[in-house]
Amino acid sequence: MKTVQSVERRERVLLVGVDLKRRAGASRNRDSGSADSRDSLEELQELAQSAGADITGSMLQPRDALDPATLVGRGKLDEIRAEAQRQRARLVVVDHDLTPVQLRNMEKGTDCRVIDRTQLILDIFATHARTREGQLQVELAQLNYLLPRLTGRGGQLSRLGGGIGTRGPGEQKLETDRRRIRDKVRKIREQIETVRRQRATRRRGRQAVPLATVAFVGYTNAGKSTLFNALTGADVLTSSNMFATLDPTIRAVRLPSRRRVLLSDTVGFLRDLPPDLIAAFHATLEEVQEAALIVHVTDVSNPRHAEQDSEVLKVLRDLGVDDRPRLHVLNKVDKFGQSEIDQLRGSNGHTRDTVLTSAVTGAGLSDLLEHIDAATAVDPLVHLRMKLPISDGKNLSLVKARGRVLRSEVIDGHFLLEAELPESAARGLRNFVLD
Ligand SMILES: Nc1nc2c(ncn2[C@@H]2O[C@H](COP(=O)(O)OP(=O)(O)OP(=O)(O)O)[C@@H](O)[C@H]2O)c(=O)[nH]1
Ligand SMILES: [Mg+2]
Repeated sequence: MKTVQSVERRERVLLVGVDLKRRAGASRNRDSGSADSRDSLEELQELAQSAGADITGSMLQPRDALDPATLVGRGKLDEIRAEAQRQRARLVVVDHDLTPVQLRNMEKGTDCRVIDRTQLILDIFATHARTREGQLQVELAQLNYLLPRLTGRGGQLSRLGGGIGTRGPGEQKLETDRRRIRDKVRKIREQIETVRRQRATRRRGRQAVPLATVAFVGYTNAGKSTLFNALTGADVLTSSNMFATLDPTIRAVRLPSRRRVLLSDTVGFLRDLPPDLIAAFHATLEEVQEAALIVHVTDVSNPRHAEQDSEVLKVLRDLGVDDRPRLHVLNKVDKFGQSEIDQLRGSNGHTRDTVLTSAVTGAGLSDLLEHIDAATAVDPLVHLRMKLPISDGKNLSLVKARGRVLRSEVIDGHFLLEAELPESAARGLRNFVLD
């Protein structure tokens, strides 16, 4: 897959943020910028590190308004160039989306390669997409992002792998490139459709054995994959890099009541996701739409967790699943002392549907499973004996998938089974039930 703006390993990077001054009268700290801009720059730093950057420094530029030509103003470009030279940084990452004109002028004025927030996120998505659909969606987003930026950016076309070394190709060359990209976009759209259809078929296959799906959602780095692994024993990629998971991963897990449900790990959320990426992101969240229960995982040790929570709730609203049964998991409590944990338990946000966990130490995991059990227990377990023809694969697999076989015996081409099953599953088997 093509990475339009690849951030090479350990590339030295200077971060630049813009702090828009509020109108007169609004209070803000002149020296360090508003809390919002600083938080945003800090998040950009984590993102850039995820992409393999070596952050040499960051600059927050106070501005009354954004400059349409250069974003930060011509004078500031000199400052950025000097700072980048001092730090030997060849790449500037800007915490703002840039218009094609701003991008060109910033590159000229700073003597550095410049990428914006969207390009950085695209780059991370490109490295982490694992399924075919995830990859295609990212490539589509990259191409769509690139298309309007071709005009007047002749020198950069080589990034497409096309006109290498062709500085400033003529309009004809630009037109050919545009056409090529549009063709590519159309082909990718078709491929995505095919992959979708295949995925829907696979999902129907799973639904033939109806198990409730429990979807883990949450801000990136909350610890979803670590929890998922701890509960299922699966080896899903976890990492301190953000966006470790881009595609949903599904495993069956047995609950304390011995019923089974499917757990689904999903990609982490992030605020201010560029519009181009929202479709790519939503495509990775199909499992959430169908979940019987949503488990919202929060890194409660992150000082910005409240803000991250509201981002997550916003996405759940966008996906139309905000009224779905939900558990709230406050993860990483191993970072707290007992008194802080007690405080968390006593706080307003703590309800019956809140569970405190540490995916690392295992604290609270059995509590979490019990909560999942209770929240998905639509029907009680029943104990029954039945007689099923050996050839009845469909019902046999239903008993195995949804329940637990306690004893089995083969007599006259039949299975004599003693099993525990949810009542709803048992209802469909009443013709085979003995006694
Ligand atoms: N101290 C502590 N660290 C944790 C805990 N759970 C996860 N982590 C760490 O947090 C980091 C992120 O964990 P992941 O499980 O990859 O997070 P995620 O929510 O799946 O992240 P994305 O896939 O990016 O959305 C890793 O370095 C984990 O080791 C926990 O309970 N305590
Ligand atoms: Mg993950």
